[in-house]
Amino acid sequence: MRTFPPVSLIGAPTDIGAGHRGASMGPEALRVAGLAPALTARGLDVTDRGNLAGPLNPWLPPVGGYRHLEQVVAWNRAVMEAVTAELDGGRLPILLGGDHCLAIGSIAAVARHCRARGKKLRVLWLDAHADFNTSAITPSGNVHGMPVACLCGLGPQALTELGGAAPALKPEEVRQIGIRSVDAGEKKLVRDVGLDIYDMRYIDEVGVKRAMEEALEGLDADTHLHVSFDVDFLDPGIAPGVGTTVPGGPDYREAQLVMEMIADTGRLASLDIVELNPAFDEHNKTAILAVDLVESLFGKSTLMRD
Ligand code: B3U
Ligand code: MN
Ligand code: MN
Repeated sequence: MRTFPPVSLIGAPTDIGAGHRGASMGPEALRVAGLAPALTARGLDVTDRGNLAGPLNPWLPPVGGYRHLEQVVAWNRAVMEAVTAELDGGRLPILLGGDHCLAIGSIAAVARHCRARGKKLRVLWLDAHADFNTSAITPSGNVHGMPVACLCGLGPQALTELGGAAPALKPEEVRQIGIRSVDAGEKKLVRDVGLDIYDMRYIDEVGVKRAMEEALEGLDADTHLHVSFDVDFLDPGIAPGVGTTVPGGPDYREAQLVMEMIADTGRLASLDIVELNPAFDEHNKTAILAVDLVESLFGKSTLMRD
């Protein structure tokens, strides 16, 4: 069985990039659902760093195509610094969001870490949405619909250059899984940049096993694997506690297999858990499910398989 580096939980209690209030309660819901003890029970050395601080959500309409850009930048800067400190210390950071705009800071830190060490990077983006909007095409102005585009260099300079002058990611470093809601302009853009998307139709046609084998292909001992887990990836029937539910997502068994196959690679090196919204949840069941899936991501399995 793989031994993991020590793990750090970093709370980012904000809904600054979201369309509904409540993702700010995500970190606490994950703590209440027992994330730290669940990982400790797996033999991991877990430290909860507590919550980052940042500006309140002013809840204003978009300006120039973005809602709350200044506050989004402040939160992402804080996330980037916190994640960088953990990676520098040889630890495995788990970002507890918060909405998905925070992946800009988290992945900017991860990418900078990899570039400085000549490591390869693979980002698995588990989501119902492609999150590849720009100010010109966004239907909402919510930055949680834009993080992948920003990380690939399409977005406001304050976000695209958060971790340095070059874009954090090349589109070919990203694999998106579970996608089933892509806006009209976004559809053209993801096609133009050649983003590798395993959408629900593809998963229905070939199954989780083959889709994941393809998404994980080419990982080697020198690859840093980052998982950005937007909880709305899951079917709303099992995971109602998110801001933007989209029907037709992976069920419990499919989601477990996704996590188990990632665990089997032995390459997981950083993680975001985002978009959990306790205001829409039922007795914290979505947070409890997220913890259950994260246990599988860290190698929990029914039988000894290695
Ligand atoms: N694509 C839509 C909705 C959305 C994106 N990400 C989430 N919702 N969670 C948008 O507003 O960009
Ligand atoms: Mn997302
Ligand atoms: Mn989503």
